[in-house]
Amino acid sequence: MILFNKQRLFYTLILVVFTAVQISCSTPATKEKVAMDIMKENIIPQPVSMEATNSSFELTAESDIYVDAGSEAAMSVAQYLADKLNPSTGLGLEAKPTNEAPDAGNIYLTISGADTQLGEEGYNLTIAEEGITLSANTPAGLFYGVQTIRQLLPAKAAMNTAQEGPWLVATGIIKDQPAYEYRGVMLDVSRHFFSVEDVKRYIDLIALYKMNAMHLHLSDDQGWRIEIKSWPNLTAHGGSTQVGGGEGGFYTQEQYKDIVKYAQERHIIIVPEIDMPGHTNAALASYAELNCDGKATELYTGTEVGFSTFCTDKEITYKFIDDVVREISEMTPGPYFHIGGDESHVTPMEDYIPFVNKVQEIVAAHGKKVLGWDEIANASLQDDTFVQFWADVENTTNGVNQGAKVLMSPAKKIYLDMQYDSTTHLGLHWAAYIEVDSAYAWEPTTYVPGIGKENILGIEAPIWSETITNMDELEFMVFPRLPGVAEIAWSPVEKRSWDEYKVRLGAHGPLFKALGIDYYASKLVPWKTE
Ligand code: TNX
Repeated sequence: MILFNKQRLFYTLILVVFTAVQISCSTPATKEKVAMDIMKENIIPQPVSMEATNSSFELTAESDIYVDAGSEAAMSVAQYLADKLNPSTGLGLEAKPTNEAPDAGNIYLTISGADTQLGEEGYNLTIAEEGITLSANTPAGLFYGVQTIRQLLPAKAAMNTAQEGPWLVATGIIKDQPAYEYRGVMLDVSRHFFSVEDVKRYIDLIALYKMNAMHLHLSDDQGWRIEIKSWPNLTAHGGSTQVGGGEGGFYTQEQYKDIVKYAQERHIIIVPEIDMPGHTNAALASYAELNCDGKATELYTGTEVGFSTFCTDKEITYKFIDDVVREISEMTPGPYFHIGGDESHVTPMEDYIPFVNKVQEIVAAHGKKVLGWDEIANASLQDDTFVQFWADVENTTNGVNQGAKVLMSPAKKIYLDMQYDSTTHLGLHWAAYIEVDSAYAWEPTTYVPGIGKENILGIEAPIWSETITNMDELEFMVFPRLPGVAEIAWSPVEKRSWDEYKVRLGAHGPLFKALGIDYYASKLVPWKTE
C-alpha cells in the first residue's frame, strides 16, 4: 500500500514536470523577446523602404516554411531557403504547402493577393514576433525576399557546417522592388575556362545580391567553350587550349543545360555570347572554310585583341552562324542572344555593317533578342536590339538614337577585371584602377549625357579572364565590388551614398568569410570581423 502510494506520487511528479516542460516549449510567446532594430541591419542592396518595430522573431526547431498550396515555383523557393539554412542552423526547416496563414513561429511565403505595385520582382516582408510573412506577385519576388531574410540572419547562417544559434531576425516591415529589370554579371570563360561547378558557385553568389542575369562569354580567340553538334571541331580543337597554353575545356550541351537550369532555379537567366565577327580565332582555327583564304589559323594562347575576323562575304559563314545560334537558342530559355561585335579591328566597316545586320536577322529568326557591345550601333539596329555600353559614348548614343535600350557596363567603373590600385597582383588597368568607392559612386542615369533611366535596360559587371585563372582569383576581383554593382542596379538612387554604404559593406565581411570568399579588404571600408 505504502509502496503503491509512493509509486503514484512518483508518476504524478513526472507528469507535472513533463507538462511544465511542454507548456514552456509550446508557448514561445511567453518567452522574453530580444529587442532588435532592423534599421541597424546591413542589407545590400538597400531596400526601398524599411520600418522598424524593435523586437525579434526567433527561428527554432519548431519552425517550418509554409507556402500557398499549388505553386511549384513558390514551393521551390521555400525549399531553397530551407536548404540554405538547415546545414548551419540544424533546425530541420521543412517546406510545406498550406491553404491558410500558418500558426505562430513559422515563415510564410505567399503569392496570392500581394500589392500589385510591387510589380514582377518586388516583395513585402513583414517580420513580427509571431512569424515572418513574405508576399510577392511572383516566385521571383519571393526569391528576392528570401535573400533579404538570409541577410537578416547572423552571417554564420550562411555556412554549411553546424553553428550555434539563437537564430534571431529583427522585426519590421520591408517593401522592396528593383530599379532595373536587368541586373547582371558577365563571365569570360574563353580566355580561361571555368568549370560547371565554378559557374554554379558564381551564380549562387550573385543570387544573394538579387542579381538576375549571368552573361557567359562563350567564345573568343583563345577558346570555343560550348558544344555545337553540327560543328564538332569547334570544341574538339577550338576548345582545347586557353591563355597561357593550358588545357582549356568546354561545356557539353548537357552541362550547359544543367547550368541554365541551376540559374533558372535561382531566377537568373543565362545570356550566351558568341563574339563575332572579330574575337573568332578559335572558330577560324577549327574550320578552314570560315577564313577568306580557306586556310585554318593556328590556335592562339596570347592576350592580344582585334586580329581575327570571320569572312563576312562567304555564305558558309552565315550557315555556320545560323547553326550555332539555333543550337544555343534551343537550350536557352532567357530572351537574349549576345552577338559580341566588339573590337573587330580587321573587319572593314563596309563589311561589318551588313554582317551585323544579317546576324540580327538570324538571331530574331531563332526567337531571341540581340544584345551586342556598343560597336554594333554602327549597323542598323532592329527594334529589340540592345546595346551594351562598355567604352564608346558615340556608339552608344548612336544606338539610343536608333531607339535601342542600353545595358550599362562602363569599363572605367564596373569592369571587375580592372585592378583596385597599382598594387593589385591580378587584373588589368587599361580602363582605370577601380577602388571599391569608385565602382559604387557613379550613377547610370547621368553617366552618359543624353542617356536617362528610360533608355537603360539595366547594369552588368563583366569580368574578363586574361589574368584570372581560377575561382579564388575571380572572387578576389569580384568581391567586394559586386554588392555595390548590385545596389546600383536595385536600389533607388536617392537611397545611395558611399559614406553610408561603406558601413553596410563592412558588415558583410563576416558573410563573405562564412561563404569562403577571399575578398579584397579595401582600406576604404570599415570591415567588421563578426
Ligand atoms: C576589352 S570589353 C574587351 C575584351 C577584353 C577586355 C579586357 C570588350 C567588349 N572587349 O576583349 O577581354 O577589354 O579588359
